[in-house]
Amino acid sequence: MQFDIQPSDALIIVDVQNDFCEGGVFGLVGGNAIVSPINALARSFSTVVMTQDFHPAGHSSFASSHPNAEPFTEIDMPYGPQVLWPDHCIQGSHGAAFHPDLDLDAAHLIIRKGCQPTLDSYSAFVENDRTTKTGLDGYLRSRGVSRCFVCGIATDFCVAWSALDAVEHGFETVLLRNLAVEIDLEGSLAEQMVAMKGAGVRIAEA
Ligand code: VGL
Ligand code: ZN
Repeated sequence: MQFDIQPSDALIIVDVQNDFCEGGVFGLVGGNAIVSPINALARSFSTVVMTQDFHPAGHSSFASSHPNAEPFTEIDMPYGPQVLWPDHCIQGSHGAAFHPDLDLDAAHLIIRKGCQPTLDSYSAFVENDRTTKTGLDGYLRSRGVSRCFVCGIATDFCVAWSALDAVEHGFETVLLRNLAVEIDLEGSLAEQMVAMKGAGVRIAEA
């Protein structure tokens, strides 16, 4: 790690859940491999936040909730464009559970997001209507955090949106590239890497 971890640093571990790892509905590869380095890294942080994508059944971000809609297409929602996903991370399901090897005892705060039936939330800070706050900003501020290290899944969706919002909320922000796994939907990874770099997110290896 090229950074000295300070008491004013937070580690934000995004959506390391079964549905986003090997064997999950997205068929992503790489989730299993990031778990143990994330666990090791978390021990050096005074503030560790984990997020959990946590949708009610029939959530509006699921293609299955819209007639004739295919997963991985985009529709317009009242709050803007929304990618439709396979059913995933349904509250109470195995897919919504954290990866079994993720050290949950390392977390000081776990934020569940995407819980409202008609609103998605990629970011750990603000839901996709870009108005509804999760409270993470206030939590981090009141703990004296000034810098956020972000890792987890998916690099080009929830990780990127969280990193961009961290910058937006005035935090120095570092993406731990080797501890993040992407979906990469039609160029979304390249697009979000450009967006993050442009916004001032630093890209590092843990
Ligand atoms: C995510 C798609 C749908 C993510 C969550 O964690 O990046 N992606 N829900
Ligand atoms: Zn989701």
